[in-house]
Parts: sequence; C-alpha cells; structure tokens
Amino acid sequence: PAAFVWEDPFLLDDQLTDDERMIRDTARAYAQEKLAPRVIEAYAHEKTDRAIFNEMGELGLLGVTIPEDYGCAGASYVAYGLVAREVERVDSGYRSMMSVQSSLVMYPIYAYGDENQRRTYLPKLGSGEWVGCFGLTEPDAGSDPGGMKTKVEKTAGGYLLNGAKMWISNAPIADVFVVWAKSAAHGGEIRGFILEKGMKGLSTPKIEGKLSLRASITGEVVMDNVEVPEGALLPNVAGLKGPFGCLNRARYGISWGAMGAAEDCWHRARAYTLDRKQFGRPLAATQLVQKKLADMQTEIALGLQASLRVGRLFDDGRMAPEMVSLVKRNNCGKALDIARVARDMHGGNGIAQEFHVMRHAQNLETVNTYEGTHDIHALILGRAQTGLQAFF
Ligand code: TGC
Ligand code: FAD
Repeated sequence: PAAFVWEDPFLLDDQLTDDERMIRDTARAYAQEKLAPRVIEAYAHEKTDRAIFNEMGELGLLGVTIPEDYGCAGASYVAYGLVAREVERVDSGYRSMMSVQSSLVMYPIYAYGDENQRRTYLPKLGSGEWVGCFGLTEPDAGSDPGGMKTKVEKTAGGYLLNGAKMWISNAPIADVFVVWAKSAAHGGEIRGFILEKGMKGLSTPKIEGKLSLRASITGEVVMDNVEVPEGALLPNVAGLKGPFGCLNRARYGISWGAMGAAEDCWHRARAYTLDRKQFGRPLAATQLVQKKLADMQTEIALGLQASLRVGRLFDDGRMAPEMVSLVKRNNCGKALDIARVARDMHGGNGIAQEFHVMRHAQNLETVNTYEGTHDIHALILGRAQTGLQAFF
C-alpha cells in the first residue's frame, strides 16, 4: 500500500497543475513571510495595512482569474481558491481584503462592464494602486438584498444615487465602489454603478467595535445625492443575478479560505497537544484528543476535495450556484467548529493571542455569516431539492 500523508490525506497536491502549484507557493510564501508577522498587532489594534493591496498586486494575487490583457494572471478558479486558502491560513480578514477586490469588484467590472470601464479600472485594481469595495447589504436588507432601498434616478448627464450600504468590507479606504441600487430609469430593476472616492455626497464611516475580522476594515457607504456620469452604469447586467454572479465567485473562494483557517487550527492543536504533558504524558496520547484530531483531519480533507471539485467544474463552465452554496456552507460551518475545538484543546493558552486559534474562531463567526449565512445556504439547497421556497 501507499504511504499515508497525514497532512494531505487524499494527496490534493498531486491533483494540481504546475501553474496552480506555482501560484499556491507564491501565495504561501507571501502569507507566511509577510502577513503572519504582522497579524497579531493588526488584529489587536484594528490596523488595516493599505500596503497589503500593493504587495498582493505586485505578486499577481489580485484578480487572478481576470485575463492577462488587463494586467492580471488569467489563472484558473482552482488557483484562485488556493490563494484564498493560503491567505486565510494566516487571517480571514486578509483573505476578505483579497476576495472583495478580486471577486466582488474586479469580476463585475470585467463581466458586466464595457471596454472603457475595464481599461480604466482593472489594471489599477489588479496592481493594488486602487482599492475596491462592494455595496449590496443595507441596514434593513441583509439576507434579503432584494429589499434594498438605495435608489437611482436619471439626470440630464447621468444618474443620482441616494441610500446607505452597511457592513461594507474595505469601504473606508476604497477608491472604487461597485454599488447596487434600484433604478427608476430601468423600471425599478437592480443595476450596478461604479462610484469613485471624492464624489460629492459620498461618505464611508468606519464601523467601530468589531470583535471579529479586526484586521480588515469595514464601513458604511452613505450616498446623499451622489451624481455620477452616464459611464458609471455597468451596462451588461440587470437584476439580482448581477450581484449574485459576483457572490458565486467570492463564496467559492471562501470555501477554500475557511479550510485554510481550519488547517492552521488543526496543525496548531496537533503540535500543542504533542508538546503539552498532563498526567505524565502528552495530551496527544489520549483517546479524546486523537478523536478530535481525526475529526479535524477528516472534515478538512473532505472539504478541500469538494472545493477542488467545484473549482474544476467552474473552470469547465459547469458550476451551478447550488454547488457553491454547498461548499460555502459546509466548509465555513466545519471550520468554525474546528477552530472552537482547537481553542478548547489549548486550554487557558487558547485564549491568548500568541496561539492564534481564538482569533481564527472569532473571524470564522463572520465568515459563517457573510456572503449568505449558514442557514440561508441551507434554504437555497432545500429549495433546489424540494422545489419549495422557504424564505418567506
Ligand atoms: P431569487 O428569486 O432566488 O433570484 C433572483 C434572481 O437572481 C438569480 N440568482 C442567481 N444568479 C446567479 N447566481 C446565483 N447564485 C443566483 N441566485 C439567484 C435568479 O435566477 C433570479 O434571476 P431572474 O433573472 O429570474 O431575476 O432571489 P431571492 O430574492 O429569493 O434570493 C434569495 C436568496 C436567499 C437566495 C438570496 O437573496 C441570498 O443569497 N441572500 C444572501 C445575501 C448575501 O449573500 N449577501 C452577501 C453580501 S456581500 C458580502 O457579504 C461580502 S463579504 C466579503 C468579504 O469581506 O470577504
Ligand atoms: P439578517 O439577514 O438579519 O439575518 C439574521 C439571522 O436571521 C441569521 O441567522 C440568518 O440566517 C437568519 N435568517 C434570515 N432570513 C431567514 C429566513 N428566511 N429563514 C430563517 N432564518 C433567516 N455585505 C456587502 O454587501 N459587502 C461587503 O463587503 C460585506 N462585508 C461584510 C463584512 C463583515 C465583517 C460582516 C459582518 C458583514 C459583511 N457584509 C457585507 C454583510 C453580510 O453579507 C450580511 O451581514 C449577511 O448577508 C447577513 O445579513 P444581516 O447581517 O442583515 O443578517
């Protein structure tokens, strides 16, 4: 029989192409050498380092699936997932910065924008010279984005936007805003607009007091009679399928990212319990601890294999959104369970920042909630198999 590789039970590494391995290695080296050393400080003091966008851009880690024509890597969705896994192995907030920029800002401009918008925005977002954010959620419209109140009216030279977005990653430091609003000029349909920092009436107050995702800045996007030119409208999509098309990509990336955070917790719990002795022997020599480690190994191996499969189907043009709901929901829920158990296995040390597991657990509370909560994805999967709508 073949040898068992405990940290890669199904030999996932073997299933990657050379290019994918290369991008993965670049992301891993960057995350471990440049992100890991600053994460404790960033998390403790809510410091979002703007330079991270430039660093990631320089290495080609932003918008990795966007074609080379626009200065990006033109790599596979599997490669994108591998980047998310490596970055989130350090911190979910850093992955959030990357995935909003890539899937929620660059993707809609690429997929729904005209050539002028693509040329104006994609190279600068890809290099990290500009930071982007995505405004869908509102104070009274989270799981039900169709209930949004942000409105657009036609003016002589363009459009006028009014409304407020809530819980928007990157907003306070963003240069470019992809905002979704109900447009009177389009029969009340939801349309996407590109806004820029400094527009009159646009403000982005920071949301204070987060106990999760503290390395990633979050804000509101307040639009008080913001006038935008005609060219700000994303011309090639209408309706909720616009923002959902972006969310399919981001949720898929999160399914890999959450497993990266879970792997970090698993490896730390294994190392800690091998080292820590109680009752005269390592904690790892006890049956209860070994069962917990086996559960972590199993869920992570299955979760990664599932994300890889969805990534291959994505690259093959055969992704169905429900597949993404399945892996986003499962992997986030399992990662959160793993982080909580890893915290417990560290005993008192588990609450200390130097041991990292509690930070992962706190972050994964957000990851389990944003981009469609665990229960919302259950309802999407329930609807797909019963044909019955259970949202309302
Ligand atoms: P529903 O009637 O189901 O659909 C409306 C229209 O949208 C189409 N559609 C999709 N298209 C592409 N991909 C998908 N996944 C799609 N899901 C739906 C659908 O075909 C339909 O099109 P058409 O042409 O017939 O009009 O809409 P609903 O209002 O009943 O939706 C229900 C539900 C629950 C599925 C949906 O609203 C939902 O997913 N809610 C969760 C909201 C959410 O995920 N928000 C995320 C905000 S962004 C964020 O959190 C970023 S954090 C990132 C970070 O920091 O990393
Ligand atoms: P609600 O929708 O009010 O849900 C509250 C609870 O009710 C949840 O448990 C939910 O599962 C449950 N629930 C809702 N509907 C039903 C139902 N029909 N049946 C049963 N249970 C239900 N949004 C953006 O647009 N852009 C961003 O960049 C962004 N970044 C974020 C960053 C952070 C740190 C956070 C915390 C959120 C971010 N979000 C962003 C918002 C995020 O997508 C929403 O928080 C999420 O979609 C849930 O919406 P809500 O908070 O309004 O909760």
